[in-house]
Amino acid sequence: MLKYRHMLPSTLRVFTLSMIPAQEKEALSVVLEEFGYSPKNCSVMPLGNGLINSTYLVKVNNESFVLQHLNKHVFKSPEQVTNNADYISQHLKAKHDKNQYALQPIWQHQTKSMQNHVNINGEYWRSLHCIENCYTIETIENNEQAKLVANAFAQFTSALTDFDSKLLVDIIPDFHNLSARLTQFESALKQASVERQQQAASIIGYIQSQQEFCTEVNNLNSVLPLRVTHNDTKINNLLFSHSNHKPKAVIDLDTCMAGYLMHDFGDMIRSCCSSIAEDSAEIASMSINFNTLTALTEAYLDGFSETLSEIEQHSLITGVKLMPFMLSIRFLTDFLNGDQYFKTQYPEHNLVRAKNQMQLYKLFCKHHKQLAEIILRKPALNAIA
Ligand code: GN1
Ligand code: MG
Repeated sequence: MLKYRHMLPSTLRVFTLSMIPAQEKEALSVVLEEFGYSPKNCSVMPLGNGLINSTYLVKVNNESFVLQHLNKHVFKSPEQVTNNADYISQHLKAKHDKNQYALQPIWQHQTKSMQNHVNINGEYWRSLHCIENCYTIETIENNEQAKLVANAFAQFTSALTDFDSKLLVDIIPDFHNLSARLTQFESALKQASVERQQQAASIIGYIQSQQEFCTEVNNLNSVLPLRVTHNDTKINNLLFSHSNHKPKAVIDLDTCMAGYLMHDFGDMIRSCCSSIAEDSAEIASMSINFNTLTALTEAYLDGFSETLSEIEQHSLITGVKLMPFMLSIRFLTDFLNGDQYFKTQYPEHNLVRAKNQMQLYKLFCKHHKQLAEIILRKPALNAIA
C-alpha cells in the first residue's frame, strides 16, 4: 500500500484547481508517479458525469490517458472491478483482432510494478487508455444516430455471448435484482428521518402500489436466459468519433456481470427516450420520444437476430419499464439513507431523480400498447426460450 508523500501543489498542473479537493490532488500526484509519469509534466482535469467514481483526463506531452478514483463504498472489492475489466477487454480485443467486434476495446494500464490499480491508504485508483478524438452525447439528435447507438450497444452485449460468465466476480451482488432493491428500500424507509419520509411520501406510496409489476418481473427472472451484460448502457457510456461521428467504443465496464438482456435494452431506452435529463425537476413536461424508441429498438433487435428467443424479445417490454422503476427506487433509497451512494449536488437531488425516473416508468406503462407493438413488430427467429 502506498502512503501519501508531501508534494508541493505547484508540481502538478491542474486546470480546474477549485474543482478537485486538496487530498485528491495530492493522491493524483502519487498515482501519476506509480504509472510512471512525472506529475509536474501532467495536466489534469475532471472528466465525464459519472455518479459514482471520480474520473480525470491527464495530458502529458502529446499523450492523453484517463485516471479514475474508484468509489470504494460502492465497489467493495475494487481489485475485482479491475480484474473483471481486464477479462472483458481481453475477450473484446481478441474478437476485434479477428474482425468480429468492430468497436474499439478499452483497456487498463499497468503501474510500474505491473499492477492494474494503485492502492493509497485504502483508496483505489486505475488508469485507462484514452481513445483519442472522441466525445460523448447526452441526447440523441436523430434516427440515424439512434440506430448507431443501438447497434453499438447490441454489438457489445452480443460480443459477450460466448464469454464465460464464471470468470467474472459479481461486483455488486443483486445489482439489478428488483426484489433485493425493494428490500433495501424498505429498510431505508424504516430508519429514514421523519422529514425525508414526509418529503418522499407520495412516491413511497406509489412504489408500494406496484406489486403487480414486481410480480411480473419476478416471474420473468425465473425463465429468462442469463447473459453477460454491461448493466450501465446509458447513452453517455458510448464514445463517438470526432472524425465520422460514429460510435467508437462502449466504455465503463465496471458493472459487467451476469444479467438479462432486458436490463441493457431497458437502460439504453431509459437514457435515450425521455425528453428531459434524468435529474431534471421539470417532470410535468416529460414525454417519450417514440421515433427514437422505434429506431433504437429496430437496430437493437437486428443486432441480436441470431440469438434472441421469443421470451427474451417479450421481456424487453418489461425491461423498458423496469429500468426507470428500479433506478427510481435506488435513488429514493439513497435519499432516505441520507445520500451515501450517488453523488449529489443539492439536498433533494436524489429525490428529484427518483421522481423523474418514476414518471418515466409511469409514461412507459401508460403507453404499454405502443411500446409492445414496436418491440414485437418483427418476430424473433428463435421461437424457443
Ligand atoms: C451510476 O456512475 P455511473 O454514471 O456510471 C450507476 C448506474 C445508474 C446511473 C444513473 C455502479 O452510473 O447503475 O444507472 O448512475 N452505477 C452504479 O445515472 O451504481
Ligand atoms: Mg457506471
